[in-house]
Amino acid sequence: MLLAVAWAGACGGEPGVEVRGGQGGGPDGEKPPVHRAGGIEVTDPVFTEPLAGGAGALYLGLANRGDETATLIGLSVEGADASLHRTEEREGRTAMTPVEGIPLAPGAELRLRPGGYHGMIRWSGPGPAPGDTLAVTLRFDEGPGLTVPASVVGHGEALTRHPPEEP
Ligand SMILES: [Cu+2]
Repeated sequence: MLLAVAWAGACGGEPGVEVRGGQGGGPDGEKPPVHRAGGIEVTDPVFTEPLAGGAGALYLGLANRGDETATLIGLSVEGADASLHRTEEREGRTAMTPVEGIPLAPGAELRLRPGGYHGMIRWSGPGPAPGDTLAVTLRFDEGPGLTVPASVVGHGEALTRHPPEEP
């Protein structure tokens, strides 16, 4: 099922957006925060500032340092409906599809970011503002999951910290 393209802005994937700064990271060379539980590593989780309709995205780095495949199967955020999405180009249009699970083989790294996998967040009410920090729980096929603090940032900063996938 394809979801409304109206959300594409929340999830980035705009062609022609050029982002410099390599693999992201905090401002001024600060090290981005890394959170670990078991073999799972989460780097620099950020929410994008919600759009007027209450939609935003969650971006982060994810790595599996363990010995077994771990599959990310869902997200939980208080006060929001959160799910996993993927942005794809189809016939020149950007579309988002829900994702049931994102498998991470041992040693695998990936990023939830504009133009690729991302968390789709639909806030009830006005939602948070830049500068806020909220907890997000990543649920895996096994284990208790991992709850990490994620800061709310503007779209420009989100693109700097998690650069879009190369076409
Ligand atoms: Cu989405």
